[in-house]
Order: sequence, then C-alpha cells, then structure tokens
Amino acid sequence: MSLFSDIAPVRFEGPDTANEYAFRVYDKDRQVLGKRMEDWLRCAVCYWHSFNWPGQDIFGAGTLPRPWLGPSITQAMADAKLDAAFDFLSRLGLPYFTFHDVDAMATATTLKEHEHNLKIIEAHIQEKMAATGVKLLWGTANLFSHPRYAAGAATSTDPEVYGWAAAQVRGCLEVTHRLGGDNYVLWGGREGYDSLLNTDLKRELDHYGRFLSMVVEHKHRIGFKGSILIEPKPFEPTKHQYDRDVAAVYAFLQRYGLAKEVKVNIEVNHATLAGLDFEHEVAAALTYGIFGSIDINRGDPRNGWDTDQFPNNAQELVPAFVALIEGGGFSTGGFNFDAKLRRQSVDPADLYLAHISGIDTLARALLAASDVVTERKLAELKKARYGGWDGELGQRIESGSLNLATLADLATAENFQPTVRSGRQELAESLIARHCKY
Ligand code: XUL
Ligand code: CO
Repeated sequence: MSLFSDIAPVRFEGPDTANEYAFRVYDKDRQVLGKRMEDWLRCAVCYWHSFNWPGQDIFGAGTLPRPWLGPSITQAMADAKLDAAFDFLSRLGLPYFTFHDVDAMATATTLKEHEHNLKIIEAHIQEKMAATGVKLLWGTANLFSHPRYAAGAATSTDPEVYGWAAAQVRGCLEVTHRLGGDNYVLWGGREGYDSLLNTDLKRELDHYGRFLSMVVEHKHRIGFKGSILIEPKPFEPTKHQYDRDVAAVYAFLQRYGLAKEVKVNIEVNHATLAGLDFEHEVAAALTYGIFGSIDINRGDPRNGWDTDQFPNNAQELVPAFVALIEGGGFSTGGFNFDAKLRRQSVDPADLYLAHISGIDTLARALLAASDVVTERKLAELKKARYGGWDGELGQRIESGSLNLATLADLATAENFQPTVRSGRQELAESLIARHCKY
C-alpha cells in the first residue's frame, strides 16, 4: 500500500469511457504505421517532479503530500519514496522511468557516502524494475541543486567542484549502465553564466568540452551502448546557458569533436524559452543527425519561465510528430514527462490524471501525424515547392558543376525572370488541422 494505491491499474477503455482513470486514446498495442503505439511513444515518468518535488516555489513551501521528503533524506525515506514511485509506475503502466542520482538516494555529504548510498538504492531499484517490468529510459546526475554547484559543475571556477561532478557522473553513468538504461542525460543547468564581466568564456567552454569527452571515453570503457544526451535550455537558472538550443549544442559538439558521440534531449518548453518552435528543434536535431530523446512538458506562452506543464494540446504537437515519423521515430529515446503538477493538485489522484491526459495527448498527436504522413499531401506539397531543383538547372547547381561566375553568366544569358509562386502555407496548415480528430 502506498499513497498511490487507491487507483486501480490504468487501462485503455476508448473515447466513450466515463472512467477518468482510463486511457481514451492511448492503446499501447494499437498498430500505427507498422509499429505498436507504445513503441512509437516510449513514455517515461520522471522521478524528480513526480515524487521528489513537494510543490514548493520561490514564494512558498511545498503543498503536495510527499511524506518521504525532508531537508535530509534517510535510507528509510528513500525506500518509502521508491515503493510509492514504483506503485504509481506499475499502476500507470508506462514502460519507462527517468531519475537523477540524488532524487532516488539517501542524502550524502561526502563522495564516499554518495557512492555508498547510491549503491544501496541501485540494488533496491533493480529489485523494483525486475518485479514490475518498468525499464529505465535514462539516468542523470544532479549537478545543479547543491550549493557547491553555484558557479556550475563542468564549467565551475573551482577544479574541486569539477572533480565532484566527475565522481557523480561516473557513479550515475555506471548505475544507468547496470540498470540497462537506454540513455544517459546531461542537463547543464548551471553550465553558463550570470555575467560575462566575471566569466572566462573560452576557459569554461574548454573545461566543458573536456568533461564531455571524458564522459564519452568512460561510456566506451564500461561498454555502455546507450546514447549520451545533452539537454538544451537557453537560461534558468543561469542568465545564459551554453547549451541554449540544438544549434548551439551542435556547434559545441563539433568544436570538441563529439558530434558523432553525443545527441540531444529536446524539451518542449526549453524550445519555447529559446524563442523557437518545438518542431524546429526536432527538425534541426534530425537534420544534424543528433536527435535523441524528448522531454514533453510544455510552458505557458505568456510566462517567461519554466512552468513544466503536462501537454494537453495535441494539435500543436503534430508538426513535430510528422518530423519524428518521417525521421523513423526514436532509436534509444522516448517521451519523458519532465512535468510538474500545479501546487494546488494535492490529491494523489491528480498525478494519475496529469499523466493519463498527457499520454492521451501524445497518442492523439501520433494518430493525427500518422494520417498526415499516410495521406502524403503534405509531403507532396513540400516536394512540389522545390520542383525546380529537380530540373536541369537545379541539378547542375546542387551537383556543384556551376561556380559563381558560370551560374551568373547563365542567368544573364538566359534572361532568368522568376516570379513568386504560392508557398501553400494555408493549405499545409489545413492539412494538419483536418486530421486532428482523435
Ligand atoms: C530542467 C530540466 C531537467 C532535466 C534533467 O529544466 O528539464 O529536469 O530534464 O536534469
Ligand atoms: Co528536462
């Protein structure tokens, strides 16, 4: 029995069910474009916001009943949290969870103690995973909450802090490996600066590049076959975060020779905060060959901070789903609910309702996107826009057989008179909207 035992295991009951604790659209075995829905979505519940966050904000204390939390977490509290989390996970029936080292373990003050406490909880997690069949989508080390990380971890001004970060990442990467995790994530929450006046940009980036190279070397040394993922975010908590968006991460990876080793974990609201569309970030990552995984929580377009809300609007997700389907779907990644309840959502049932609605939203977006892709009209519209490039002139330019002078001479000699043609944007938008019917 736990805080979450009052709800019976959540099942698919179809769109007409009167049961609020059932999936209306998410039918994990339903075939979509030759793959089970569960295998397209690969959904995960995050440990930290769901079980390790009591609902505090910068103006007020926690509101949510989380009896296993306190200023210092004992082993008994960590175990009670684990019991409750896996009770919830198995009743919700998603295939994956994600966690930070410190979310799960008893509080430690030295690195020896950290290693010891992590080992204890690893064994307990392993038992729970075996008993429930829930798998690990990714693990990550929290390198931002403790005061020692105020000036960053891999970009800290203090090499001893950098050493602490190395120890935490080595520990959590190895635990993730032993638990069969599919990915290891690094979110550089404090890898950035508040003011350039006191920041040595080049030195910090070089330290960060070296850190990531060491992580990749270690991954290969221990034989971890999953993906290493960086999670872009433009700011918060720092004023400027180095991994501000997919393009910045790609430039960073290239500079340090890591573009073939590291991918991205894209979060919807981090794109919003960067002033970009979510589908832009997905398309950019697919284009650069660094698409990894997704944190599917959204923001509020009127707020400039990270509200971490559960998704509830399928239509706005469809363009990203079209890109995802056309890109072949996830390999090691999945949709992680890095989402928080609101502070007034104090009933244990609210955590179920939030996830059920969020998962049904993803299922709706998947079905709509699969119809868009199957219909082929959007793909044909896009291809037709570039029709000229499939002709003789376009092919000569694309193949590199013309240089600036020969092309300029050709354009002049043949008196090119191009005219504006419709981009068919309104039709493209309509092709998305008409399929949002699930
Ligand atoms: C913070 C954020 C993190 C990462 C994991 O904005 O998204 O929770 O997902 O550290
Ligand atoms: Co996230």
